[in-house]
Amino acid sequence: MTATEISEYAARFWEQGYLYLEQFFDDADMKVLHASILEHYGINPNYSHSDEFLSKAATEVIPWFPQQEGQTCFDALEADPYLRALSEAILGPKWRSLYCMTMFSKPGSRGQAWHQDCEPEDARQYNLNRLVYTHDINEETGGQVLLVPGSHKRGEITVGEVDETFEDQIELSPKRGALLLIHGHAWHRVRPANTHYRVSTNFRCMPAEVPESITDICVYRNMRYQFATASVIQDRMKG
Ligand SMILES: O=C(O)CCC(=O)C(=O)O
Ligand SMILES: [Fe+2]
Repeated sequence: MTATEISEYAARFWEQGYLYLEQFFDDADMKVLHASILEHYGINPNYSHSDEFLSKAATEVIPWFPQQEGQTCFDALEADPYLRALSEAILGPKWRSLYCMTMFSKPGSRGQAWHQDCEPEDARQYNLNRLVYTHDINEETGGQVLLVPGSHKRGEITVGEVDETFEDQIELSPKRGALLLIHGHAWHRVRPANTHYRVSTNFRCMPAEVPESITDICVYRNMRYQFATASVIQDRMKG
């Protein structure tokens, strides 16, 4: 990747609110990482969120923060020079890593409803998702990513059905080794998992001036939810 390509990618990201690049990571590295993710979750992992969250958010994923447990096998990916250069071009100097989070969806589970990862009122306050896929997402796995291009500039996601079809949505089926960048204010969703489990890994980061609590409040079409207190802080259906 040349410096010109990096600045073109960053410009595309800022126009669209996302950037999808296939074959970004080495296939062999992806296989190793995938094995350690599966080893962590085991065959039938338990949900860690409350029942209220799982049903109201229509979101069924099991998060894991490997680096917070001293797992080092994710570090090399995060240190990738092209990933760092791209992050810097998008976020500016002194940008910071937030955390690495893997997400596991059981077969037949609901995926994730439409949401914004953080509150969208201040355009300077946002997280960047750097999603890495260690296996192919396809019709068989389900779990395709839906997003609305340009929605990172449209403010709060509209109130309505948690799985509505938007006219201008696009669908991505990320391949093993792909990198998907999504702006935290962009409207995005994950389709239900089919007959297969689904795994993704997110190296979240943010611009220099953004606090580490940035992703504590997630905006869904029916509510704002705070993870630190595990509570619904706004019921948007009631206005
Ligand atoms: O797992 C994915 O593909 C996207 C999940 C998501 O919404 C996120 O990481 O913010
Ligand atoms: Fe998200």
